[in-house]
Amino acid sequence: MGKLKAVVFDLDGVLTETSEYHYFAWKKLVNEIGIDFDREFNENLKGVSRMESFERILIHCGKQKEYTQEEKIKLAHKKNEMYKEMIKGITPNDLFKGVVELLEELGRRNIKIAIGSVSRNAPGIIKGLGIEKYIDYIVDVDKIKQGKPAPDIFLNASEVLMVKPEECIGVEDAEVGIEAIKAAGMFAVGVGTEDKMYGADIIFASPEGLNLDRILEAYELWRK
Ligand code: B16
Ligand code: MG
Repeated sequence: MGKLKAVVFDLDGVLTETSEYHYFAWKKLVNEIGIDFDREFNENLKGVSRMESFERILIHCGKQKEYTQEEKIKLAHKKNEMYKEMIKGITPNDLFKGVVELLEELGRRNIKIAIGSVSRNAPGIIKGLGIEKYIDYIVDVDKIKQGKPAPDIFLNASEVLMVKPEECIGVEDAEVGIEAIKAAGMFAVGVGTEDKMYGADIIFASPEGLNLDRILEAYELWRK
């Protein structure tokens, strides 16, 4: 029976809730250019890269043809500046309940920990959350060919940690993230509703409910 060697955590929606800030920053930006979208549509942006998110918002509002690529890059940069201002004050209090205990328990069991987020702001957020010391590796999306749902982010984490994909667990709150974990050949832990986490090997309703014993039990059955 194979032993679990590493866990690759997504960031937004799994360790902390930065999606609210992404939502507010995008809303502020697009309101300035005369368009709007609601919280329900924002669900489609979870786990999706910055430029792809902007593209989706423009398509949703029927404005995809109104901006050149250069203008889009400038506007997305502006959104990011507003987002960075919003997340400046992030502290360990912004971690979901139970995260530190979970990371400590993984450390005690010599299970490696990586962050597989599509966010270019991930290193700064991890620092603000005060969990740098638990993390063995943060995937650098600038070095990754394709974002989620492609497996690249998760495969890069397993390669750098020198473990096989089947020796890794991925934890995600986004549909594209679960797809990416499964495409990488890893065991997928989903955080969210059953319909959204379709394809996950085990599902928890919220990040606060993540239970390592239950995860390991299901993982071991999956490896058999
Ligand atoms: P940035 P995750 C994702 O984080 C967010 O869910 C998504 O809404 C955002 O567009 C993406 O990061 C990129 O973030 O603009 O900071 O590079 O869920 O992959 O941790
Ligand atoms: Mg996420």
